[in-house]
Amino acid sequence: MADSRDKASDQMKLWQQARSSQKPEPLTTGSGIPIGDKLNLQTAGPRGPLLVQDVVFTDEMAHFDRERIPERVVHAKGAGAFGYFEVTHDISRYCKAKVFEHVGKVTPVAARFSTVAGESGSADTVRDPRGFAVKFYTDEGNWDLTGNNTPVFFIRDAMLFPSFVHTQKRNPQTHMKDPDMVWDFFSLRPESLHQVSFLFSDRGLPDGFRHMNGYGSHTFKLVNAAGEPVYCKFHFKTDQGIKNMPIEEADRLVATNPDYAIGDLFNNIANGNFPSWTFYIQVMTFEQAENFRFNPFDLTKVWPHREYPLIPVGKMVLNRNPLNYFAEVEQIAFDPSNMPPGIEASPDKMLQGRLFSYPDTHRHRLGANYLHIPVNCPYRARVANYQRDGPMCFTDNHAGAPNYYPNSFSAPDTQPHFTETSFKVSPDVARYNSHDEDNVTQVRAFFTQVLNEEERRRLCQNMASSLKGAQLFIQKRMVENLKAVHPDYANGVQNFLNKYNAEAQKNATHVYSRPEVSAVAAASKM
Ligand code: HDE
Repeated sequence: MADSRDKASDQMKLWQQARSSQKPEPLTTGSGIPIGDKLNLQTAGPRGPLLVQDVVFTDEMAHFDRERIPERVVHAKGAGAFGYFEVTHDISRYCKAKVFEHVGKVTPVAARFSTVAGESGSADTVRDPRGFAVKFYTDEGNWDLTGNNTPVFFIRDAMLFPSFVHTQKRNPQTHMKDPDMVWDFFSLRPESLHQVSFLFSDRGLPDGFRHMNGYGSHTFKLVNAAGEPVYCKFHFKTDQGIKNMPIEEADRLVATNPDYAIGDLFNNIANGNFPSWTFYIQVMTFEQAENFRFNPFDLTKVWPHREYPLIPVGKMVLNRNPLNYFAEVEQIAFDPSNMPPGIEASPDKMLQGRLFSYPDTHRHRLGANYLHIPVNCPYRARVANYQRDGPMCFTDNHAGAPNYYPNSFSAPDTQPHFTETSFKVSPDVARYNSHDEDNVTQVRAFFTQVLNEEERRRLCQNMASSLKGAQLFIQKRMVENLKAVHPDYANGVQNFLNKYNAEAQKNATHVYSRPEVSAVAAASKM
């Protein structure tokens, strides 16, 4: 029935109703030249052939041929929305950033939520971490807090990221998802245990994007007006309450409504039911960091809330849907290296790796001038630099201002009080192996103290139902790793594996073997 349709389904009708004039716009080419006939090719005779002079056709078709830009190499499927961040508590003793200037200060934000491993057309309700990226358009440039719905990550050294992502994507020959790849990597890298346990717990299947928390995840540095730094972590807690999805429901939606999470966000905002999150920080002094029993910059670990309590800061509200998905969501470019004065990077090796990767991928995906795109442009600050030219430059390119520095003609100058804090580094330069740092203590606390018995059972079952797809030696290695966390964890997963493996054995009517040598490799030997 027409009235039971949601706002997303009725987008066309609502767009039409919102227009002041019901008269259609006059149709033009991309150059604005009016078009008389847009239904019929210009041909020599009614049966063709087509004339090259039909520029109405070539103008349209040539643009169509170029519609796709590369999808994000990870986090390709997502939803975006806009709103504001409002400060509710003063944290100026920790941080001088304008975004936290005073209670009541409001800063516009853009947010994008995403799954990680699936392509742009993949289903929303799959077990995967969720991206939780927020761009604050501050008075001193954009601040991008590009986090996830989990406070930890699978690895602690950025060198491993491309390989890790390959294991989550598609097999190079079959172009299928491959449990051998996934679990080979996880079991070879036990630092993933914390995130993997989170992922296979109930929180691995959030019910849409509104009912999950967001975390800056990394350790950052805050600096106050006196230049005094502390370390910090950022948290967004959902005001809608945490809600996860039963597996059966998630599986049903994969087939019946693969855009469930995008639709849920769009419709709630369109209906005026604006989602919000309360924003907190955790603070650790440099002295506490020196004496912390874990590496405080290790992204596979959390800072216990009992020791480092959440300090309330403000609220984020999302109250506007994108006007156009491609312009405002596909093209939005988050970058952890976008940190205005008062917020700085910590030594976290993952964060440091990301500082390079994000602007690099944007230059590839969107072009060298991606910061000119309206959704990325720091529109509340004035951009004054010496970057010039490049493809798709659509500003005035700084007109006649000098394009070199230093110069004698009063072009933009530096402001020394914005220089980053200095800090001492004395250790030897080396490739330090972090593989065997404590990988289990916090996972054990998660298993024994955070989850109840029923949740532990589901964690074991969920994990086994994925791990069963990997070869036996990989299953064994993973269970060995779980033993180091807690015998009940290892036994729980092993019991389910025994059941699944026995069922698979019973049902196996055919045995397929993978070709050992690829056609390409074979051909190259000839
Ligand atoms: Fe990302 N990540 N990532 N990531 N990530 C990207 O940037 C990367 C990591 C996260 O909605 C890419 O624009 C490296 C942690 C989100 O547009 C890419 C490393 C966390 C999004 C990239 C990490 C994230 C991305 C792909 C390890 C949570 C989507 C396209 C060193 C704290 C943002 C793009 C959006 C996207 C690289 C690890 C979150 C390739 C190298 C840890 C939410 O640049």
